[in-house]
Amino acid sequence: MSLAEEILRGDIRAASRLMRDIDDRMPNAMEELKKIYPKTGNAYIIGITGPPGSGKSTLVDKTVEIFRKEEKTVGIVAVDPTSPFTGGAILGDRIRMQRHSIDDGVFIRSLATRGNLGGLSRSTNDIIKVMDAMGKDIIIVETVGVGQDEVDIVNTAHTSVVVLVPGQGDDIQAIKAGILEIGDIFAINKCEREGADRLEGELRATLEMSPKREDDWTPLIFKTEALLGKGIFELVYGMYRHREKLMASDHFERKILERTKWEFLCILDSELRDTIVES
Ligand SMILES: Nc1nc2c(ncn2[C@@H]2O[C@H](COP(=O)(O)OP(=O)(O)OP(=O)(O)O)[C@@H](O)[C@H]2O)c(=O)[nH]1
Ligand SMILES: [Mg+2]
Repeated sequence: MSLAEEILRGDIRAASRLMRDIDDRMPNAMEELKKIYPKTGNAYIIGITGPPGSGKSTLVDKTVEIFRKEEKTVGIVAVDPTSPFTGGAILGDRIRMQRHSIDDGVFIRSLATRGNLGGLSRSTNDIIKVMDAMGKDIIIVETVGVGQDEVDIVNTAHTSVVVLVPGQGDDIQAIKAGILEIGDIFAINKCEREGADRLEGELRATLEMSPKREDDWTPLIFKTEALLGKGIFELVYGMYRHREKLMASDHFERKILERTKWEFLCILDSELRDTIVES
């Protein structure tokens, strides 16, 4: 039986193997991906981005708890931003989400950005496809919104959540341009800290001044304290509201089309790079 067939039958080890082959850019990975492709497109993809240490993984951990209570299966892709010298974050994410790793309904995969020259988006997309084919209801992609690649990854999720924390310098001004535009939902995490209300006010004002969105969606803002699980229900409710709105409009189709186009460009880009490097 091929890896693809095993994955479609629910074999978790086969899924892990294919993900490893994707990481290693094994030639067979593309063939297997082609086979699972027709079985994808059912998962609800949520992107979570924000500065390092803002509490993304903790938020993911707590939202997964809610999804699991609703008996939804979940895939998590943690795109790890560590430099080759530290290598700590993967371990951190593992520990933070560890309680879910013993749950059959949750599949966690970390993806290192190091050594992934230009191929980060492609690898992430491929891994999402595998989880989608595995039948995961929800796929969460966590990434630090630093590079364009990472912003793109989150932007192509069905729902993009941007995590901010109070008390980081000039607050709104300090937030990387480009990240505000992609947020369908904002989580002001560590909201027990001073400055949470001010940040919320500034964010609201900035969003109000922004040009009207094509999809006619008004971004929602939630205050959360992930560590204690505060505000998580509201956040999840916000995600569902966004999904409903997306599904009800023709923007869903358009988003899928954009996503497919972008996935194609990522493949083209990485194939070209590989060809150039090999020659
Ligand atoms: N005070 C406070 N600390 C929090 C809160 N949420 C998360 N933390 C802590 O913040 C630290 C970073 O949390 P993570 O969830 O690892 O943050 P992250 O954004 O995933 O970090 P990276 O993946 O390394 O970018 C941890 O020590 C958490 O326990 C919160 O609401 N309040
Ligand atoms: Mg993290």
